[in-house]
Amino acid sequence: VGTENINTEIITLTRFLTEEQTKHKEATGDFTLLCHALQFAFKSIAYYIRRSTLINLTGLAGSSNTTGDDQKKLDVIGNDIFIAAMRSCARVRVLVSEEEEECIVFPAGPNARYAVVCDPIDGSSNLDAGVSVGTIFGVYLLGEDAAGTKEDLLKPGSELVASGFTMYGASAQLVITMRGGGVNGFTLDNALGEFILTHPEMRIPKTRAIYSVNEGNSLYWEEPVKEYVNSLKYPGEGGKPYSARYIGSMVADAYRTLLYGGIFAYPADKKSPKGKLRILYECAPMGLVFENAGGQAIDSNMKRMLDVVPEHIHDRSGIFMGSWDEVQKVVDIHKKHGY
Ligand code: P6P
Repeated sequence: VGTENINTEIITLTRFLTEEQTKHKEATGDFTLLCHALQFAFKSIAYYIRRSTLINLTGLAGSSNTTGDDQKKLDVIGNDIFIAAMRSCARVRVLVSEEEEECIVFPAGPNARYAVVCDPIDGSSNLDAGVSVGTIFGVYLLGEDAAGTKEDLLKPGSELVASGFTMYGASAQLVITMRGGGVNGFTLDNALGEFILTHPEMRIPKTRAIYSVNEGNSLYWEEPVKEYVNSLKYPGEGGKPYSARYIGSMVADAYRTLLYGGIFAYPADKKSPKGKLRILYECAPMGLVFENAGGQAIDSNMKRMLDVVPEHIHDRSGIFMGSWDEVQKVVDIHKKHGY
């Protein structure tokens, strides 16, 4: 290879975080250290997922989590890795995990000023089929008066200081955004063991004729949702139907929607009146990513997702997120129905 083809200006996540920190004169470096612990957790989980079939980590762990789902071995390992990483950086005071009924409170050291929410292995029910799963995370800065209890986390996604997800597919893809910032995508180089900036300043296309929803639930959908989805499938004279793409793993459906555009929806319905996806560690973190990429994220009442306050740490919500114009179509149809 000619030397002119070698890119020597590689931006690793580590370098990116250092540069971000220097933009904020008041920065203490605590957030940077927290993000290093996050990236270590993603690298570790990626390692185990890559090898899971080889070292028999697929299949059931024989235990079940708080919501009664059969836990996969990797759910347990992913959760343990994440908790250990958050504890070891001594910058996290409160941690909420999809796998833990109660929030985890670490010793209140002077630098433990953050709360973290996470779904360590989201989509794990697809794991044995080799479908991409992911880790979804959000970071909140605790107030001076924080009690270090779960109440610290019953706040809207608009207060997130950072959020994102890592999708464990052919390679590990990390997407991260900070409040008021852009959305940046990194690809794990397994040889270097570094996340490399491969998708700087990601922007979601304003429109795209792709919809992503589990139509197996259409029997339970409310009228406006039925009318909306039918408008995509049966566009009327001369119209072209949308393409349907549904993986059933939120991180994978979200990543495709972010890259290609379109809409992802998991509406609240008659079967799941509060929706299925969790506010704290699925809907709100994704909401910040999609808004910062120029899209929209709303709940089933057409409320901005980032304004939704969870009633408890495992609270659920309906969600529509994606290209600005595609989500606006949902809003416009719901308005006709009085929302
Ligand atoms: P359904 C996976 O179990 C998950 O939590 C999300 O990752 C995914 O978007 C959704 O549930 C899929 O749910 O009901 O379509 O299988």
